[in-house]
Amino acid sequence: MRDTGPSDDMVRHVAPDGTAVGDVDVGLDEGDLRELLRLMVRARRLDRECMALQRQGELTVYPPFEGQEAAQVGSAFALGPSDFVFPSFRELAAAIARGVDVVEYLQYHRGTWHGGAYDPIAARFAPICVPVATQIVHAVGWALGAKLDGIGACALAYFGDGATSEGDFHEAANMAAVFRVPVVLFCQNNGWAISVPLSEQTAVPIARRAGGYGFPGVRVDGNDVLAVYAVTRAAVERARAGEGPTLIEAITYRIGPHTTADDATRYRAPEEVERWRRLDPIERYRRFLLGAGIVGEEFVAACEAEAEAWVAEVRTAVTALGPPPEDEMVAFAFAEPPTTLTREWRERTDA
Ligand SMILES: Cc1ncc(C[n+]2csc(CCOP(=O)(O)OP(=O)(O)O)c2C)c(N)n1
Ligand SMILES: [Mg+2]
Repeated sequence: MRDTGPSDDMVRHVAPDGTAVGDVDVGLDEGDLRELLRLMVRARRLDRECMALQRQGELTVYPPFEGQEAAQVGSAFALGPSDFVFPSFRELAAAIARGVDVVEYLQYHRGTWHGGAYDPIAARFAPICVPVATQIVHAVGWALGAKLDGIGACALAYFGDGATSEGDFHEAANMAAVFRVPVVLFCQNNGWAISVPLSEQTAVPIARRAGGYGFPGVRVDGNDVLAVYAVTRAAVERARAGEGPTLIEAITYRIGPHTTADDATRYRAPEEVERWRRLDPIERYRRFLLGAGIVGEEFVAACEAEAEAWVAEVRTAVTALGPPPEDEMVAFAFAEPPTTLTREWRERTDA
């Protein structure tokens, strides 16, 4: 079996059993350290609810991120309010960490709006992006604009291991390097691009590709929220200081299927999933916080209770969303709708 598991060259601050590895001071105060756990617990609870909502016919399709909470929350937490996130389609946990309205976000998966209904500019979170790797180009374009405008902010693009095989990734990385734009290229290497394993995607570790373009590439244990935070923070500071891009390869795993339309048992072994379950990012961090005396069991229980109540509210709001006005089916597709369509539409609405 191929190995996508943790390796020695990864940055890591907390071992899978929750014990500290070297210096765990990443510059966060205890309130922030607790907030990271709270966000990850919320994210997981909502992710599981979304799976249930899809099975109950309340969402059309949903891409779960269970197992990737630390990669997303740790990286999003390292950004400032002016920085801009360019997500793919699996970044609901990052959206939660950025304070995006999740009911508006889930309108995408419910099909009640043409994308997420949140305001991308206000949220500093671009629309959900399904075409693989195109958001990396958008991020570099935004970052070039930010550099020219001198606003001192950076862009962070999320993408998967599979996206690194797309031309868009390479074009964006090259342009980012040549123009030294303030961008963080954040790859969540979860070992699979639907049913295609990493070994069929690249012959070298993804992080090493950065050297070919001329900027640093760093591998981090994507299930260690503190390590993810620390390497992203360093990349953000580098970008803001005008030193250009960084590629981060966060080694992680998606515990669930690719989407609710996928049967992952068709292509991956149950032992592999079990091995990664034992590397659970939330359990690891919970143990670390308890061991360091930063939280007690009652804080963990309160996080879970709060997440439960929040998710109940989200469920009520999402299931109350009605269909959009029917004419929106055509309203945004044409500047001038063809006569065949307008005739059909008139017949339909007159009927
Ligand atoms: C340009 C393009 N090609 C193919 C697809 C179909 N597709 C959707 S997700 C995906 C795999 C993406 O894998 P990865 O980049 O590793 O992200 P992950 O799904 O693991 O988060 C593919 C091939 C697509 N959406 N866009
Ligand atoms: Mg992947």
